[in-house]
Amino acid sequence: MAKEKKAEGSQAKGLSPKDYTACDATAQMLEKAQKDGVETAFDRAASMKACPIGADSACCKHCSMGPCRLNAKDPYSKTGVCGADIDTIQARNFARMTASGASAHTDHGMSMLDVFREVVNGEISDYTIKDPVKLLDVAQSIGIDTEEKSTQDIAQELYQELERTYTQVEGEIPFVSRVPEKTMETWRKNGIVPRGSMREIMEIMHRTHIGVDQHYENITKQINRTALSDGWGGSMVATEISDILFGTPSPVQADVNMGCLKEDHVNIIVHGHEPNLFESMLVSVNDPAMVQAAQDAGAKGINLVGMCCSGAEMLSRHGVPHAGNFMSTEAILVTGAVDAMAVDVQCIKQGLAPVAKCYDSYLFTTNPRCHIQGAEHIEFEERDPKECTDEVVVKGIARYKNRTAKVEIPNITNSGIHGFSHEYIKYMLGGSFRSSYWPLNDNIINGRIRGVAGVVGCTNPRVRHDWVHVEMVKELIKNDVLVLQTGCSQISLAKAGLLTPEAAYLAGDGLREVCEAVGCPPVLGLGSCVDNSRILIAAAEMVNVGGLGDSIAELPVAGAAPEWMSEKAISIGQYFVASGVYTVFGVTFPTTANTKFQDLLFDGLEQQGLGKWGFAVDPYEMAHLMVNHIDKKRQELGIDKARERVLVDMADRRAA
Ligand code: NFS
Repeated sequence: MAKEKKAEGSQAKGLSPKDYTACDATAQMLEKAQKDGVETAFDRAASMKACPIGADSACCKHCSMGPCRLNAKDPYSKTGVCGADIDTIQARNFARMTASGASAHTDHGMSMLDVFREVVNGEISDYTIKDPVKLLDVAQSIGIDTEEKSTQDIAQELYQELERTYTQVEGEIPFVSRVPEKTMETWRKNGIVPRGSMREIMEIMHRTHIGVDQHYENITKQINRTALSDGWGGSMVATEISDILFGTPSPVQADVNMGCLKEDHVNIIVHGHEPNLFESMLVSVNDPAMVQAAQDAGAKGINLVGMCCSGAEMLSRHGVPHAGNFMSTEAILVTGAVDAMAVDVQCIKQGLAPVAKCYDSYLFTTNPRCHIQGAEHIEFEERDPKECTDEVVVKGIARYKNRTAKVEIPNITNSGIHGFSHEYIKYMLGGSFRSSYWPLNDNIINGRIRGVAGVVGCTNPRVRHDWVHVEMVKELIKNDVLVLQTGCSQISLAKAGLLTPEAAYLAGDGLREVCEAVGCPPVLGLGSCVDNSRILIAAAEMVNVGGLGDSIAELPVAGAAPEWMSEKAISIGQYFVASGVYTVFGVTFPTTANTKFQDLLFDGLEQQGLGKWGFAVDPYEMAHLMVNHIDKKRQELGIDKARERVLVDMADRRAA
């Protein structure tokens, strides 16, 4: 379905915080912020309407003959000064969003690869290869011969190979060897098999310069290619290398929400995306000398809590408590209980600095890529990581000792199970001797599970925070759709209590039966946003074990980012679409209605054998777009009848 409407924005004068967030802890803090006279992104979103021309992507500012504004209501009535029409302008804008989003993930992946290289070369000694089994698996998955080779040699070779994810000038990047053959054939036919991400991103920036690529179909090819160099490239490298260095997640019980803060502890928050900073902070807060220093300052101990994506990664990998997602990062400072917040890269609001100042909390930037005016910068160096993290902790302890801000911590925590890596899902379903995705496929074929949805992405103050994620996922599981989650969305659902096996009571009969048999929640948390690559790998495995078609496009699966806001989300959405997945976004969509470019994204790509985009604002409508797509795929696979039979069985069983 093409885009027809946008979210109105739920904030307006006269509404209370609960009207613009479904998170009770965030609402409590927003009320406090109002009393304290502190402004947050919710207030700014309420007072500043989104630019309607920009939201429709009907303007171009790629040269100084403009900026040019077209009329989204009558999109072909005008062109820009250079003659670019609405399709060229939208495609260029969409391309640059994709390039920026892909850059963020691939640069993150490259940082991980830099650390890996230095660990292997012995230049970094604070980290080691924690998961040699994963090292072996990843190496073998891209054709490295591991027979009779040392871990060191395999690691060296893996580094050399994975570097091509970035630098491959011609030919295919390593991880496309994981893509099902039929999906690869479609990519080859469409000329979109990714080369190294540096090349793809450079080419997209060139092609979207004034006077270069002025055919929306040709630009879209490069959009696909660049997005794929993220999903099957940079993001996948980030995930796999993080697992090798810090351990592959397996299910762990952990607490989420602002109640994870402790009034009588030194509270340290890490917020960002790269796990290195967080891993080293974990070492610093557990250092007996630091714990003693905290106690000497009158605290019971040091409490380390995560936020956003690196938080989701640490939650999944180590069970570190998580305080909230993107739209709660200012609100948490309002508690007055945060002694230090250390950030690295991505999704870090500049607005954190003034809020931190109001409550005398320390805000530290740590990455050379991200400085913020008003925040103190302590550079994090992987060769001596504790120098930075120790200093953050020491300053946090000092702030605790001299706390002047009134502390109010919402008394809400939600326990749940996190850490479902694609490896663990395979093991969980098939057991240790026959770990396989076959039981999943089998349950899809017999209709107990209708299909699988990846629900991911940001939160956004233009819609009621958390609410769209939660309602959409509830509707999906009610309809027997197993939900895989990452990032902010995973935290929204964790706060709603859906990452527990007990939440299976909210699922349809078939999905509930499977969850009860396996003992898993109906909503599986996989980690951070780069861990969306785990969803791609799971999809490829589903194709490979058989019974559900030969390509990802044939699977009864769908994706969604119901409260998206970042360019990274566009890159993710596009690599899902290019991989063959129907992907639905909420809030708004950066295209103009009734244009050829929008039709290509929402329909034409599917005709090329890829997936396609969908859009809706209402969570139930979004869920049903996905369920309808899943049913269409079931019908094409000839397994729709099985599901009807199962439903009859269930009714009989209930009647019995
Ligand atoms: Ni991903 Fe959005 Fe950011 Fe993570 Fe959250 S806002 S695209 S989920 S923290 S990257």
